Amino acid sequence: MEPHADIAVVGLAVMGQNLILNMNDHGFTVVAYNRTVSKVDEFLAQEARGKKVVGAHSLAEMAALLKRPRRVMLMIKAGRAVDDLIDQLLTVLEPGDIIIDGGNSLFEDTIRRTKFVESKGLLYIGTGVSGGEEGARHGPSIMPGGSPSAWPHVKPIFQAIAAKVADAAGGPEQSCCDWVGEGGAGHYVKMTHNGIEYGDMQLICEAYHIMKDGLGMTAGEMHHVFREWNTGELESYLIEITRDILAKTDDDGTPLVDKILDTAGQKGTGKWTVISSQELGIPITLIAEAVYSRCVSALKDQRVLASKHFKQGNPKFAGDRVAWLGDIRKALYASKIISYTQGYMLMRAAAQAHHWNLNYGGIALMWRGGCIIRSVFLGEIKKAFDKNPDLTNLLLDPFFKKAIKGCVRSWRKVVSTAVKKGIPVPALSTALAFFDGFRNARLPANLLQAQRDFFGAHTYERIDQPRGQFFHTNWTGAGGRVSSSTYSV
Ligand code: NBP
Repeated sequence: MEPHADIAVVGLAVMGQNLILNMNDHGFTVVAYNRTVSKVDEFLAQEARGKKVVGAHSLAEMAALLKRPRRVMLMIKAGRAVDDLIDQLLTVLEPGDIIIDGGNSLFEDTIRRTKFVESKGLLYIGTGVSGGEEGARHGPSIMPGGSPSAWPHVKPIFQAIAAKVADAAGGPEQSCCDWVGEGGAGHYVKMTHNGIEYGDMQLICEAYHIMKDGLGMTAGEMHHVFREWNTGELESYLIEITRDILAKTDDDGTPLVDKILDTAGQKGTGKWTVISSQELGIPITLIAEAVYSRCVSALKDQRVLASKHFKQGNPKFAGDRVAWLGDIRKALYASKIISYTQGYMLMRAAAQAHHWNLNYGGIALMWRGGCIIRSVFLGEIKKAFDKNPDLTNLLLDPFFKKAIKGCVRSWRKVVSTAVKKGIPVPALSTALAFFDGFRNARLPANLLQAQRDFFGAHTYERIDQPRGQFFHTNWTGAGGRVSSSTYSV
């Protein structure tokens, strides 16, 4: 058969199959291939029946069906499998062809693979694809990075299949896909997206915990609260699904959510985000607490045992429920602003370290639709960066500054009351702690520097001398005059 297909997708699990059907809807001819080739025939006989999808039973057959430059998108398990498949693809593809990894790969792997594939004369794209099964089928958020010269060849397909959002200024709809940057930039932005997703989910869970234990509300009552919240500044996919989860009943008519075991799983992108933040020295405290909260939840047996030793007092919040619900909404909103502020600080630092020219407003637009963290809120972030592309910190944007100021009293009230009542609110409280640290012109790190100089001669700067001059004090009279230059804690 003549080469006539626009793109091949390798990997016929949930993401691959749905992306193929989405591409087909937009008029592209797709070759479907899977390591276990029986899945190709099953897919063609069932989900892809009657569509312009072509099956291939080997990588060579797949390559022969593709127009040049060939575009091959991998939707397979991240990790070693991607390297193995790249090696196999290099034997059937030619210089100028494009390999696209659409899985959740670690950005450092993507940097390495981009260089490797380019060294063989081919082009590489590592792209985040967010939105799960439904997104892949009807419009995901797509965050591509890698070899810049590959982008024009992939752009028409990706921008056609991605989610679309209305332009805030009333212009035409915009695609939730644009070029992110070189090397691992796309996968870095996707990783940060997933980290923020961890944070958003944890914040919602803490609000739910306070409503349940502090206000004594049922799932049905909370369903109505989330329904109302989804009409205001918190309107988002995660608030929407929480609303629906709280309304879902089990076979016996009781809320299903109450029957689900309280131990959370994780696949690693939240952890990667935190590891990267540690390496770059950026405080993404909220995402870190969200990752650790899943770890605490996983200690179910130990928690059950500890609960017998440390009895909880009365967790009930005194006062008017409606007023509390307003306060909780504001605490959640303010904490969410902090989480995105931290996420953007992280991306800015990574861009500097890796020489990526990230378009921060464009990233907000890509996340605005199709993905798990899609929300009205991201439209405000887009506006903030449109107004000032050099904005160094989201908290300094007039809209977010005003929003935070309007929430502070409620936020402090909710966090302090939860602490007094013994309801854990790690994400809400770390967000507040970050805010208080960030807005404080003088922190106690002067004492910390003195301690470091005391025990390790690490030196310190003085407020009455220019920055960059370092001093050492012989604090005990027993130490020497030599200061440390290599030992760092
Ligand atoms: P999975 O992550 O479950 O991977 C299954 C696919 O990988 C199958 O097609 C399997 O082929 C193939 N595969 C494996 Br496993 N090892 C392979 C190897 N060594 N060589 C070739 N193929 C191999 O699929 P998924 O859930 O559709 O996700 C695909 C990618 O997209 C992953 O990186 C995932 O992290 C990412 N992602 C998933 C979601 C989601 O909601 N599921 C969302 C966003 C991104 P086989 O049939 O022969 O075993």
